[in-house]
Order: sequence, then structure tokens, then C-alpha cells
Amino acid sequence: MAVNWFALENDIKAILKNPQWDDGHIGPVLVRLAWHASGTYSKKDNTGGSDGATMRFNPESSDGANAGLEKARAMLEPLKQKHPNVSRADLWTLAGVVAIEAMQGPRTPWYPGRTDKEKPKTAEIPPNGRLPDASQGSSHIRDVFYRMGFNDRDIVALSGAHTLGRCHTDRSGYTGPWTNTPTRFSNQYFKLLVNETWTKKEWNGPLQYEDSSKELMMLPTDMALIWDAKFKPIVEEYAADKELFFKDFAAAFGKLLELGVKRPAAKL
Ligand code: HIF
Repeated sequence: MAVNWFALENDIKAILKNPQWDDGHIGPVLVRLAWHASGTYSKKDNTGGSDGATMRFNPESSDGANAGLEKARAMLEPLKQKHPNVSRADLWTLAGVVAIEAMQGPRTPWYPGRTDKEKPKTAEIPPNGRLPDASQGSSHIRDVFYRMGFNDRDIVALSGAHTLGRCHTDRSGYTGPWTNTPTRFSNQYFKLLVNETWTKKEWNGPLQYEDSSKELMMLPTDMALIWDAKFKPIVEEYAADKELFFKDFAAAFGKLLELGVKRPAAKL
């Protein structure tokens, strides 16, 4: 039986606002789930990616990079029960798309057709270590995103998603939001990177940067975007032109969600 996509999107929208969750909204953590499900892809051997919904299984489920995402998956589970014909792989990626749009972002091109692996062989589950390490610099960022098939412009466009959400000491070890509007999609992240003065936070946690108000944060990988001579001009372009950022982001995020999906290639 087919999935009623219209009803499913409405059901996703209905669970986004949640007073029990950070900033009253689960949208940001759903975007992180969609990205971490997809970002394990390697074009070298065409392994990883969202198809299969392998994040339910070890070692991917217990990868430190995915800490906290079990909560996001659990929050989507009632929708899987209500719409039994949707694959979890489609549900997790679509939820990210619906969340971004509901937070006033662009509509990301998205296509169904992923299937769930029920008893994956070890070789079908991506190994730990494919997702980026926030303590590193631009060469690591390039290694990880070039492996997925992205270029420098895609990397900077995607990075704008850190306008959403926040870091948690019990998940990544880092703390705080990137912007004052963590549930509204915009080019604020780029504006802050360019216009704020970022200094090292003095605390017992991992190295991160704070703005002059000490309320906002940047990870070392975020700072790398303005320290790298090729990334920086692209950051400046997106800080100055929200429409351009929205257009490039939607294309790059759509490409991310398609990585490794095993069906006739969708037109992007
Ligand atoms: Fe994130 N990211 N990300 N990220 N991310 C975190 C949180 C979010 C990286 C590290 C972290 C992307 C790239 C990278 C979101 C979306 C995207 C956290 C905090 C860390 C450490 C987790 C926690 O403690 O809860 C690194 C190193 C990246 C490569 C440079 C993408 C582009 C920006 C691909 C992307 O879309 C979102 C949304 C969150 C917020 C989650 C939340 O629970 O609020």
C-alpha cells in the first residue's frame, strides 16, 4: 500500500513544537538525524548513506557522533506505526526536510524509495568515524565532505544549518547555540561568523569559541570556515545574500539526502 505523503508530512509538522524539548522545538535534532543518517556515505565504495536506516544497529547506533539521536528516532517511531508503509530511512530524511521548511527555511528536494534493512550484515553498516570531528580544521572537513562527493561551495552552504539547534555536554561535550534564533532557519550563522568577535571559551570542556555576549558558540570546524582562504569568501557571500544561501543550501542538502540511495537516480 502506498504512503499518504501529504498526511505524513502533516503528522511530522504536528510533532515539531514540543515544550519539553530544547527551545520548544524538535526540528533541529530532526535535521541532525537526517544528516547523520546520510553523511556516512563514501563515494569510494558507494557504501553508507541513509538507505537501510542502519543507524538502528551497532556500531552505527553507538557511534559517539550519533549520541542523542536515539531520542530523535524514538520521537518519529509513532509516525512509523501510524504510516506502516513508510520506511524509516524515508521517514528520517523527510522529517529533516519538513522541519527545515517549517522553521522558515527552503524546501529541500526530496524523493522517496529508501528501504530499511532488517538484518544487515556488518559490511552493510557504515563503520564509526565517517562523520566529522568538530575539534578539527578545514583539511578534515574537506576529507569528510569530499568523500561524500561535495565541493567547497556545498560545504559552506550546508554549514549554514548550524544556525539551528544547540550543542549538549551530554552528547558532544560542547555547549550552547550558534545563534539567538535556533528554531528559525536563516543566514544568521554566516552573519555572526563574519561580524562577531569570537574568542576561546574558558571552561573545562573541549575547545569552543564564544561571542562577546558569551551566549553564542562556534565549534573549531565552524571557525575553520573563516580561517580558510577558500571557504571565507563563500561565507561572506551567504552572509550578504540570504536568497542565494537558501537556493544553494536546498540543492546541497537535497544531494546529501540522496547519497547512497539504491534506486534509479532521482533528478536533482
Ligand atoms: Fe552539526 N553538529 N556538524 N551539522 N548539527 C551538532 C549539532 C547540529 C558538526 C558537529 C556538530 C552539520 C555539520 C557538522 C546540525 C546540522 C548539521 C553538534 C552538537 C556538533 C558537535 C551535538 C549535540 O551536542 O547535541 C560538524 C563537525 C560538522 C561538519 C563541519 C551539517 C552542516 C551544518 C551537515 C548539518 O546540517 C544541527 C541541526 C545540530 C543541532 C542539533 C540539536 O540537537 O539542536
